[in-house]
Amino acid sequence: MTKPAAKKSSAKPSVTDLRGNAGELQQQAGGSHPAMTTQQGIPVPDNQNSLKAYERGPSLLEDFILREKITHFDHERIPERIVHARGTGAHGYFELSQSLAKYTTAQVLTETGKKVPIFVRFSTVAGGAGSVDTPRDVRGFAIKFYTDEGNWDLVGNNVPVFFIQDAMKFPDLVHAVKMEPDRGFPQAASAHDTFWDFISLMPESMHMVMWIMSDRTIPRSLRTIEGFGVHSFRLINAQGDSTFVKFHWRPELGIQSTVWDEALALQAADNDFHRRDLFEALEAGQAPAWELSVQLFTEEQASKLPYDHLDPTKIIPEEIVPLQKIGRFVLNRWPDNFFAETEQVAFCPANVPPGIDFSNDPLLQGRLFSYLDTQLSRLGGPNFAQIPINAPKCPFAHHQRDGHMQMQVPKGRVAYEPSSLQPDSPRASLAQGSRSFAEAAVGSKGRVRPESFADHYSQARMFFRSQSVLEQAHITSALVFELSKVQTPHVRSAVVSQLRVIDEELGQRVAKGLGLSPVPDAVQPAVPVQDLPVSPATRIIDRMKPTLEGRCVAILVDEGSNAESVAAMRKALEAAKASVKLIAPRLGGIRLSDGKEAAIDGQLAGSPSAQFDAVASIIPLESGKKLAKQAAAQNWFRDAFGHLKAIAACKGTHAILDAAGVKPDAGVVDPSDTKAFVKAAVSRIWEREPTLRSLA
Ligand code: HDE
Repeated sequence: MTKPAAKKSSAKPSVTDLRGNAGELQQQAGGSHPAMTTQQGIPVPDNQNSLKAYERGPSLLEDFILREKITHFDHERIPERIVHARGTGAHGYFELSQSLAKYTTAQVLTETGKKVPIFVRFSTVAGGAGSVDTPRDVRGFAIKFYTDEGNWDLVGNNVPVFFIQDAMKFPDLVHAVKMEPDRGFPQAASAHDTFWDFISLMPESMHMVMWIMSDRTIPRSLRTIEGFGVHSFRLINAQGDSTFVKFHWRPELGIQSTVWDEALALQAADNDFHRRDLFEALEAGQAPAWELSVQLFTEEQASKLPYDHLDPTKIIPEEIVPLQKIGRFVLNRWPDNFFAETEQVAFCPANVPPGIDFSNDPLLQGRLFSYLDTQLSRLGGPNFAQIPINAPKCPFAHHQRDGHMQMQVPKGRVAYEPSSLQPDSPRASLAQGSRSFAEAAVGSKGRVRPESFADHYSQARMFFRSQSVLEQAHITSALVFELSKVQTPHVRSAVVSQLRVIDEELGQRVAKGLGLSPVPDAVQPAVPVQDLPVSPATRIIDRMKPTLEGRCVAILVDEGSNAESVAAMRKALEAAKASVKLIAPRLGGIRLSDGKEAAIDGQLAGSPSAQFDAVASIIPLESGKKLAKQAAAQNWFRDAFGHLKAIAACKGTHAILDAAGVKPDAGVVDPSDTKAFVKAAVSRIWEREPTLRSLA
């Protein structure tokens, strides 16, 4: 609680009450502020100087204000998540449009038109909390639905499969991908020996490897990633019947990725690229939305598939079991406080309302244990569900009591059940409660893996062969990049031996890219590899939406830039729903041709073009000549061109393009033709790529 505002004192601080310059400067800043207090509510007289025995003397232990402040500071950090440590969150709502009442009793999936509050946390997996936003990595995409029947956590990723089939392998996988324990690097990167050593010995990871080497793991924005629940779950209806369900969610802005060189450039340009993008979008009132869909199938349908749906390294292609759209969710509010919400939010796949149940997927079964356990240590004890971001928004009542950081003050004598002393004490309700599907269980106990999990290559092959020529080239180049960072030769060879089983040409191309001669032999798969029908729905390049909505275009201007052309360009871009940023060699004092000073959003050297989806340049001839000599200007255009972006280049800009070695193609237009620029800017200039890079 804060105290009422202190009376303002006009008196100058005396020598003994010297608050230093900071106090004075702050007073000049003005405003009416509540009086600062300690945590105990005791007013603080001076927040600049500790209590001293005398001027220039030692500080005193009795300074309870200093001790409280420093002690709290010392404990400000909590352990970061072992995986998914770097995250970005937002609030929003989910609205169901199609009821699944035939399949489930869960109100969140049966009550259409109701807005259910949600909190979403996006994350990278391998890096620490302070790492960058744009490494090649899977993105976590966890959604907490605050339903009227308790919290439902859909804790998914932006890739629909996983590396391993059994929870037993998770700590090994994570130890392999995290920075190597003896040297403490690399941070937030899978391109190192321990990761690929593990992978090369785990054929079950091959399908996931294809997905992570694709452009899905270098997204343009958190607003343009897909999400998948990965495992099969069960829906249970009022009769107790079960239907299997897989959850998928797709961004209304369309999926969008960067290209690898751009992702690398972004790691230098802006560590917070994705977090900032979402923040700025929400601040600007642009609320991103996703369609939530389900794949529904019965046990009988599943038994006819040539793979086991309980194996999390497999998908059921949507060409086989189509997606049914059931609703959409929208993110529309940035958290008030990063730590209190994004950092303290605790997701757990075991949080499901009645009507949703688990499958026997052995990875999911392990997850059902892991999340609560890790949160006990990460959030400091068993009462973390009372933290506002984790607390259900529906009524809740139980007999759990006490423990570290208990925030509730329960009343009454009864903290047990059965009881007769207190008529309003909570009791279990068979009618309302969660029920597990009554699956008949037969078989022998053992540390076993089903035969139906033995095929590790067919879906990896299916995925690779489903991709467009360019996407296959990106996967191949990504593998060459990653393995080129591996220092142990036999690890590189062992991965190539695996790749040859997925696709002979892929294996040969990677071997060539690495200079491996002779090409290592292919491994012998445990079961014959099947040539499954391709699944074009797994591609992304031809599914990217040609739009400027959710994208950001930069206009480079300088002293004397034609004001009318700049205004016309801005108007055309904004009409196409792009965000527009004005970039100039310096922030202040840039007067356009109309004599008015332009509001500049970014300085050229500090705003690399990797941050924008397309760039326009409207500068006088003289300025072009001057900028052509500057590395920052050359890089700006060279990178935009190299990252396959549309460029609107005025006459003055051609000097810079020349200096940068950029040979204009169909994606480089004159800014006077705003229509042509908008048309070019809605997608990348993919046909440019083969002219720029020798793709492996
Ligand atoms: Fe997680 N995972 N995971 N995971 N996971 C965690 O929980 C774990 C898996 C996922 O934004 C941890 O609170 C095990 C698959 C997301 O807070 C931890 C296994 C999928 C997030 C944990 C898996 C995920 C986590 C770390 C294999 C996609 C971030 C801190 C048996 C379907 C949630 C924490 C957030 C976080 C364990 C595999 C998604 C340690 C044991 C598969 C999105 O409990």
